[in-house]
Amino acid sequence: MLREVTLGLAMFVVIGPASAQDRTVNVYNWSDYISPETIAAFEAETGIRVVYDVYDSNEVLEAKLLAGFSGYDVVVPTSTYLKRQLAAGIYMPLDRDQLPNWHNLDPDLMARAAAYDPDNAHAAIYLWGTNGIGYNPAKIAERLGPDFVVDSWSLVFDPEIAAQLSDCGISFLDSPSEMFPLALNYLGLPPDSVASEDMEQAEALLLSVRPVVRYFSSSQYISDLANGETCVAVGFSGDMLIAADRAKAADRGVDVAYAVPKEGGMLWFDMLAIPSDAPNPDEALAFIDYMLRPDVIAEQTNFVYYPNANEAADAFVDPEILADPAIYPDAKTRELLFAQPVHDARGDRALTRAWTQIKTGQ
Ligand code: SPD
Repeated sequence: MLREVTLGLAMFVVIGPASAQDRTVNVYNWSDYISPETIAAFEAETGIRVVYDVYDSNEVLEAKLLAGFSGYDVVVPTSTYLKRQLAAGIYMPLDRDQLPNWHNLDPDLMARAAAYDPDNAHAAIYLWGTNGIGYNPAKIAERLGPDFVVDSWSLVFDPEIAAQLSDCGISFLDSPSEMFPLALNYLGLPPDSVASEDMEQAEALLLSVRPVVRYFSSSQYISDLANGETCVAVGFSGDMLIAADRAKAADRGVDVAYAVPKEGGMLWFDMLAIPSDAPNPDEALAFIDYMLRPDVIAEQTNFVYYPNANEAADAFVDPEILADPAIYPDAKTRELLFAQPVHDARGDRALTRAWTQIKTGQ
């Protein structure tokens, strides 16, 4: 299971054989979210050159897409964002005749995704996952005692507990649409609420722990947890397992674990979609169809530790990964999950305003 994920936030281009230069697909995906071998294999098999660029939040992706003429052919919005972006007409319907591997998708999971994209007309599930807490067990034990169990969001949302970790470093995701639902849920409020009285409470909670948050980032925590620079991060499930893997590979005595807290973790689906103004829609469909191949999508799960939605892929997924509830949530963990909320423009503005206050600590 030891491997190094090398795809960071930098843009990179993988050049295929000379004959591949005529056709191109421009892919914009989350950082640390693909096996590099996949791109080379796709190029070799199809002769289509891949130009690959990465982001680490839905907010960044949405800003580019709404501005128009992004130049991207395949993008990977989270289903909640896809829903509101569909209302803006920025995706083209998928031509299923060009997706012969579509039938591999798990009907139950696709039915869930259809809540965001009726009839799954515009997008296929790429990978999915949860938001929870990544942590360094030894550093937590040193500060909170050997019997302390990481099973509650109080680790990062209770100022008294969080303060005891300030010297070893806490990081939060740099996204209001990720952090507010978690804070609201911890307070026992509806995670999708943007009612001012609820938002005020969530904002007060986040501000109360703001002094002990070392930084806000949705990607940097992978390397910082892995090398022991920080001891707690609120982040995405697979990223924590990548951090654990990197820590093991470095062999410097750092361990990283992941917990979905008992108050609930957030569940989401990331979707493969084609912007309406994509310059190369045929190549985009070829790329998406390649990703729907059981062996190919299993390779992503094996490499980045996020579950896929491809029924036939299980045969190709490492059995240790399939059995790991941190990756494929078991029935007990699933009971703790709530779906990431969809916010409309008004809700989004409220979140962004509050987020600015929190980040500046006001
Ligand atoms: N490094 C890959 C992270 C993927 C996260 N995707 C979506 C999160 C939505 N909550």
